[in-house]
Amino acid sequence: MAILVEISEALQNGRSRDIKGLVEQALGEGIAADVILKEGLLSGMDVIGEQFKNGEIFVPEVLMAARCLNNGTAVLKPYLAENGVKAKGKVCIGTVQGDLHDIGKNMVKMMMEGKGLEVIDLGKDVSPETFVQTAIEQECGIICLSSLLTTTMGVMAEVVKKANEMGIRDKVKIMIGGAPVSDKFCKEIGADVYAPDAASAADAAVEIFNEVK
Ligand code: B1M
Repeated sequence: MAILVEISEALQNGRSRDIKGLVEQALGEGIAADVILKEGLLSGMDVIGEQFKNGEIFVPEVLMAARCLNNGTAVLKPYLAENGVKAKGKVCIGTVQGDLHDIGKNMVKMMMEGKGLEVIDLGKDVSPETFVQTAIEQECGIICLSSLLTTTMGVMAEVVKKANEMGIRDKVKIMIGGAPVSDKFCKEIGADVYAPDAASAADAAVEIFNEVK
């Protein structure tokens, strides 16, 4: 579909002002929101990631692309979210300490809110203490951790350790996600759930709250 290629290319070229119109056009052509997200916006972001890795582009270009992704997902949000669903449970979410990548985390938040969960967004560069303290104070059923760097995945293990130390491990589930982590890593560090993408994260969270009931 030509419009998806156009969206991907606009994102790669950092044309943040064009993205909204292009995404609306794709919706108008009857393309499903999740397809626009995956085959338009995220496929463009994959190219950006490769170019960034190879030193062909630099931080400003990546940030322009990130802005495009945010503008695009803002248009898609009402279509991706299931509106009018009653709150099913409370979670806190953040990108772990040392990590400033928050686009994926924001998508997980958006999908969880769409499923009717209450989401406390702790932002990025969040310490293990803050995750655990928030879970205690706000009575969250799940702590959701995002990491995009191999150098910060270890912080997830520290959150699990902290939750154990603070005696809340039987009351709270720990969900992890982000490009460098896996189900194997999840088991290794003693977290509860690994979700590969935002939609599966939201489904898994709803499942957890349904089991608790
Ligand atoms: Co950075 N960066 N970056 N970056 N960046 C990556 C991650 C990298 C893979 C690029 C590369 O080399 N190819 C690489 C990491 C390599 C590694 O660790 N092995 C990298 C690097 C090295 C760095 C810096 C160190 C670069 C430097 O300064 N030398 C630096 C680190 C800064 C820091 O964090 N301390 C850095 C900086 C940046 C920017 C600030 C420029 C910018 C971030 C802007 C922002 O987030 N506000 C940036 C970006 C944009 C990227 C890439 C290009 C795109 C990431 C992204 O947003 N993807 C990325 C390359 C890539 O991934 N292709 C790269 C789109 C997003 C929707 O996907 O976040 O994976 P993602 O989320 C997915 C899933 O992973 C999952 O759901 C989401 C959607 O389905 N998911 C979860 C995420 N969290 C989840 C939690 C869950 C469940 C699922 O449960 C709780």
